[in-house]
Amino acid sequence: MTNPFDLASEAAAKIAELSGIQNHDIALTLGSGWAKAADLIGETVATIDATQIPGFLPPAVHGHVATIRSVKLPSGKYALILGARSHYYEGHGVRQVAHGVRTAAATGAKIMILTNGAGGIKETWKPGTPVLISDHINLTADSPLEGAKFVDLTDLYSSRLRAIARTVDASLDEGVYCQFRGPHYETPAEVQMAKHIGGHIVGMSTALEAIAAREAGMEILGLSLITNLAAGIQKTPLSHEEVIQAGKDAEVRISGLLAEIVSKL
Ligand code: 8IG
Repeated sequence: MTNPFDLASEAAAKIAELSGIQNHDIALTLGSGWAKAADLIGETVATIDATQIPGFLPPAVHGHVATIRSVKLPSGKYALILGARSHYYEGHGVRQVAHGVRTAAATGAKIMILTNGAGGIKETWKPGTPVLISDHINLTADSPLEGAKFVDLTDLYSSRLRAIARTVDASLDEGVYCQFRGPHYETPAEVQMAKHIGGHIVGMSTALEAIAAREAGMEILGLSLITNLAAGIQKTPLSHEEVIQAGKDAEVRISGLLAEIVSKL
């Protein structure tokens, strides 16, 4: 099997060929609720079907988009937008999960912005609240790293980038992201466990990606859109449709916030 870094280099070369942009400066993975940011951060110079790029698979989940965009920012920098993400629960393994961020790094990106829709444990958060990720607890019992790579994860979610985000919105709260493997949501008891071990956000994507992004040398900004309160915190059952709807309702507001943050990087 091709080594994952060679595959990421091949993917980056294909993105350069199809977009005409040789080097990207920052990259964003846009999760549920964040997609509109792609239209707000700058001028799209190329939209690529992700399945044309080596190593990318079609999305498994309704409501997720499979395009890769190259966007010219007002500053003259270029952003690579990954609309396609492989989730761990899809069962294609950690290499597949890490391929997007490794490709981003191979296109030259030094900053990786990881966004997601997630469940909130703090009762003060209402659906539609954007939250900065301050740290994570990886409950997947897996790692995207292969072999003896002892990567430091202190300040994984860059305090420098979080401070920049707060210059845009001083009221942005932050929390510790707990990644469960999914695709089922948690039981209320698991949510209580996450709370007791120091978690504030529950999700299924970002911790593994952040580890791979750090291994690739990127500085990371993590943002969660709280689309629902976690199981048992919210008294009603969780439904994927409601989660998608909460994302849509918040999309314009939080995408504007993200675009403003990007303009300061
Ligand atoms: I959107 O409540 C969304 N993604 N693990 N738990 C987990 N992932 C999520 C949740 C949630 N909501």
